[in-house]
Amino acid sequence: MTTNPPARDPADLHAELERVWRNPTGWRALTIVNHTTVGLRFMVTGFVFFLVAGVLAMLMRSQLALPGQSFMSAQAYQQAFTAHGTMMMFLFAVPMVEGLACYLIPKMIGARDLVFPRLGAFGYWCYLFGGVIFTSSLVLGLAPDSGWFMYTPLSSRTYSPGVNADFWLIGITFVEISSVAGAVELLVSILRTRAPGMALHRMPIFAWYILVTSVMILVGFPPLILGSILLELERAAGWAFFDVNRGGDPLLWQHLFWLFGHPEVYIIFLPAAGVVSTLVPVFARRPLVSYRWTVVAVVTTGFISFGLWVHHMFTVGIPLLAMAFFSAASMLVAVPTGIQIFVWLATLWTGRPEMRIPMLWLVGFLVVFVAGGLTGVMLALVPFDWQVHDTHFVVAHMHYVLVGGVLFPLLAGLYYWLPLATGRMPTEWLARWGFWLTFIGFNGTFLVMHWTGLLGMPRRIYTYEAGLGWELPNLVSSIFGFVMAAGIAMVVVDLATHARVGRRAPRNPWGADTLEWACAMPPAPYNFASQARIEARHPLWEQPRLPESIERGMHALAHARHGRRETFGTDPITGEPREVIHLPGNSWWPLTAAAAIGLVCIGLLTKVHALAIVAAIAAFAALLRWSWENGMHPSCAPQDDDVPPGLRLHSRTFDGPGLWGMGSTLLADTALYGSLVFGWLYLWVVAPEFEPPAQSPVSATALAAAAALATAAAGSLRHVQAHLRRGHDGRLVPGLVLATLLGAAHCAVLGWQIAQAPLVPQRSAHDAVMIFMLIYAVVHGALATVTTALQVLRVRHRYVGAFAPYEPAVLLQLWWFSAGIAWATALVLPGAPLVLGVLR
Ligand code: HEM
Ligand SMILES: [Cu+2]
Repeated sequence: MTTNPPARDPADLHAELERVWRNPTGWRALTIVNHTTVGLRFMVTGFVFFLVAGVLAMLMRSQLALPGQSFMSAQAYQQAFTAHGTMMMFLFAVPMVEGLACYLIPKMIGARDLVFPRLGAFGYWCYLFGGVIFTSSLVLGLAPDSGWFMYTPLSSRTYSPGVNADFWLIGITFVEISSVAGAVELLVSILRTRAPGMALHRMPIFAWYILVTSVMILVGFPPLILGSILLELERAAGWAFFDVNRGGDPLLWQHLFWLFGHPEVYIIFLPAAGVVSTLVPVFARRPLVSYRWTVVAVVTTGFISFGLWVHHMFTVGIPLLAMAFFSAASMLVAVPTGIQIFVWLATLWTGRPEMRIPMLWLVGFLVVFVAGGLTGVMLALVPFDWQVHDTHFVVAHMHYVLVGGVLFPLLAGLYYWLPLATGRMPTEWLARWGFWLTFIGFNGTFLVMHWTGLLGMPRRIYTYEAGLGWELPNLVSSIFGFVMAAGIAMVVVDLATHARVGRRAPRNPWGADTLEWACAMPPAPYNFASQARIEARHPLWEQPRLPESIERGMHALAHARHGRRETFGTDPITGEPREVIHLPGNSWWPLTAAAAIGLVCIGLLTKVHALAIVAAIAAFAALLRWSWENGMHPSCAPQDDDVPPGLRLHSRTFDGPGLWGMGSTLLADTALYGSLVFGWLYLWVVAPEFEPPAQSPVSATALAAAAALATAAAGSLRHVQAHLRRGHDGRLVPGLVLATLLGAAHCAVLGWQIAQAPLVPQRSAHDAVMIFMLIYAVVHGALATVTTALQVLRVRHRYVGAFAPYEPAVLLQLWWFSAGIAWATALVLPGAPLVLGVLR
């Protein structure tokens, strides 16, 4: 397939591809789904949020510069640090790394776009709207003020009666949807659309980091999404989850939060480390010292980081043995991180490093991050943690890790990939001043803060008395804070002006090894005019002429057949081509759906519930309408099968990207359900006032019957699929109709259970969790039922059939999952009294 097709005029080829892939202008630019544009939008927006959060930091440092100042009120200070932390973590760090990955991953793995372009665009709009909703709370003076982790009961209605906390819960949950969407898309793209021949062991190292990060997001974010939904239900509707008097437990929030929060630190650190592992070899002019050990370290970090959440809770009263365990585990995570640092140092040591601009930031990163790691090991010692808990020592440590570990590598990356994005080089003197001011300013600010902390200055106090010895370090810290701000300002000026004044960049200006530098500078929306076979880990080092041959269309898919956007679907392990994937083009639906969800949020915040309900219906309709333009819909697929020999279109197979997309979404869903079950068991065993009724209020028989119906629906769909596999579609409609009816019956039984069980969620945590679990099951059943009913219509339209058997396989996964949930619910809800009643 990758043998050279008959020569054609490259100009023709580019014109043809340009016609199909072109990004519209004017208002229609809002419909763009191309990953290059979406990735840039993510990064620019993330950078703006970074600057806003930075201004808040400067305000705080101004307030703390001298003792006894009243430049900010206590309340304003609390809002400022909460908003600063929240924005840095959720609106800057995560979207920035996801945006960078969106922009780079297809180019690095030799694909033409991400595999679900519309999902990427949707993610961006969710992020933008969620971020704007959250930021508006600052403008309105209604920002949350209980810290970026929103501990209950501080964030409960009793202590935070205004809408402040709701802004956090609603805005940030909206942003989380975007992160999960991005993770699904990146995971599937990396696994399924690598260039022909790019086996796992030849994958660029950055793709490994993003692969692991995506899985971590899929498993790590759902607990927080769940926690936010529960807390919002408690605040808005009075349901009981975290209220001790009604059988809840505020510590449940802390568990859910840190179940997310600890991996979160690695979720933003790993991609940043991925940037380091990509850049270090380029500037050292040699391959990474051990690709294999790096991969092992990255994967292990992903695993260990989930076992660590409890170390944030050492001071809340955890059994001693558990403390010992988590303390040890916290130190264990230093091992894979140490391996990576060793690999970087060894690579630099054995290479001939060049001190160009990105390399400066890398050195800054190494120095600062290692220092932050050392104080981290100190904090992992339980007795030391007791000592400095909640002082400025912790603030200093945290910033060494976050600024050193995330901001510095990201800036290295920005400078490195800048010429690719704009075709121009940064301005040398501005860039160097920017680095040195930031580096010196940063260390001056935070090194001193360790000292302030050891002197006992607690974090989160808005002012302090003179005479405690805290004046000098605070003043020094604030002055250096402004030095750092000046450095960042230089960087901003450079980024903003270089596209005009910068020197034109030669192709591959840093002498890199990875494929993104085979794109035009700036890249065309289709990245590659033809798709080359990749047989080396460092393609541009081993085949320096590759960019020209790609551009001249000498490799596969050198055309825009049927006028569609296409890319290879390849084997997840070997990278051998399996199908040709047709990607959807520009669309209004992502924006429409995200805007409707944004209206739901606004309706909830302003308590205009009618608006929320109408908008929710609109959002659901928009999502369904969006899903309609898929597979064999004329806007997506041609009616004929003109593909290279040996391959098929993805809609003609049983194994297209949608199947993988559904699978990874369900992984996130499983994590959500798992946290829910964890919460339920946790309350049973730990919550002091948890009072279960003597007898379970739900009927085990009814729940089992509902589960059996869901299983039967899945069975019917499986039957349909078995027929399709043999090439028959005669049973298609009856099978789908049967599954729809069974699904409807399943929902009806669950609905009846909810209606008749004597459950009052406002009365007790027991009832609240139970109702929530039942609703969770019924929502999944309903979604599966509605989409199955739509399949019947799609068969009528001839979008599904023996010739295009792809969609029922996707639905089947959803059905198995719903059935699994239904069985788990039938087991856990009536079963808990039997088992746990004895334990209590
Ligand atoms: C640009 C330089 C920065 C300065 C001068 C700065 C300064 C501060 C200050 C003064 C606080 C409040 C400490 C307290 O009173 O408890 C704070 C908190 C925090 N900062 Fe920064 N910061 C900076 C950058 C960052 C970055 C890049 C991140 C993350 C990527 C970050 C994440 C946080 C977090 C999570 C908190 C805790 C907020 C909370 O307690 O709710 N900061 N920062
Ligand atoms: Cu942690």
